[in-house]
Amino acid sequence: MDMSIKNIVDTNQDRRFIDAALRLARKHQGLTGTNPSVACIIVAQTGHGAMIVGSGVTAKGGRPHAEPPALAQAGKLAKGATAFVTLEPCAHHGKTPPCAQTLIDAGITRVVTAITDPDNRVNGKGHQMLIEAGIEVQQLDGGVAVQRVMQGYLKARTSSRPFVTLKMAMNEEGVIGSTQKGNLKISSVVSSYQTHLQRARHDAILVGSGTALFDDPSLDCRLPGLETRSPIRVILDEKSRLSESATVIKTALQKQTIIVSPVSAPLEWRQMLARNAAQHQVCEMDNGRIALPELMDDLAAIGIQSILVEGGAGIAKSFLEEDLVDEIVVHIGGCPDEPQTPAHAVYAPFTPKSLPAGFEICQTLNFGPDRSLRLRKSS
Ligand code: AOF
Ligand code: ZN
Repeated sequence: MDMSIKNIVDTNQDRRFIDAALRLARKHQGLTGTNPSVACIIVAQTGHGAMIVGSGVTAKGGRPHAEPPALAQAGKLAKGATAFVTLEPCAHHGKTPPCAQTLIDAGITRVVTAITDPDNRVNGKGHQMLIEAGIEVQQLDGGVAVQRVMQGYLKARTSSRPFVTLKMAMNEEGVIGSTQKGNLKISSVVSSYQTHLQRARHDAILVGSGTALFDDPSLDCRLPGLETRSPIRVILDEKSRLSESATVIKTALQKQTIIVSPVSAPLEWRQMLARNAAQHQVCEMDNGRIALPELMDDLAAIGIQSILVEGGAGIAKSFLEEDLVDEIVVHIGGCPDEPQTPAHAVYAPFTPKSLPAGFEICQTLNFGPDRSLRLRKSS
């Protein structure tokens, strides 16, 4: 063994490298299909101290996994080095050999991971393979960073449903719009940038056809440099109301768009969707409304692991009632052009003062003049 290469034992340093790996994993978040975006960093102790000698992230589409390219980059320096991997290395023979074996073969002597892989082909077996090969294995508590990067994958693998974030902008009274003017400009431009960032971080964005018709939104990410990270657009259209004049239909060729409606949707309407490259997703109905739990199952099955629900009050209420929401983001703004009279106000199913039961605030931020709350299910 090259004596200039040693293991790293400093836990603060471990934390920094695993955090760096988690940041790298974000690079392909949402682009790896049903596979999680994992990152692997190979760190060798050289005469100049700890040095990153290789790094890799799960390729777009899901393969190759993160470890082989990181090891290839490290070359001979992988021998005796430490691998920081955001997920337990796989132990199964899938379309590629097990990454745990690839790490063993490369001569890695220590592996630090952020989380055990809940995939039942792995689930502890990757760590076990490494330990049996004499490799020191340490799993750090990945904390919030892991949640952010892996929450979609973890939810989809453990419950076969996507992780659902409900995002709403409202004033202090819970007003989100007006029956006369539709959507109101409630939050500031800073909150709007944050929303676009949230869109980039989710696999899909979901609204009802009412929002798609009246507000005619693009539902994409327009942050400079992140335009290609726009989520898949999912529009619930149980009555087949969307037409070729809607922006989401007009731009479906450029941005993947899924229109959800029951099997009874008229043939000409479906042909109109096909002509415009909008996908039609047939859904089950429950008492005349789209069966959301079944729809979530179907979307997870096609690789959608995280959804940002940006629909109106009705959609938000339905998702909450069906207990499908994992996280709520509320932007609270001043609503400069509020409805003329309270009678025209459209209210969210909750207000900043009466938040939905079963959720607790885990973060409060200021976005320009607005307050933003992040709520998680109470444990
Ligand atoms: C790793 N490194 O970069 C990723 C892993 O269909 P396959 O064969 O690609 O296997 C998919 C599973 O592999 C996935 O569910 C998860 O358990 C693991 N993903 N593992 O060691 C990686 N992306
Ligand atoms: Zn693997």
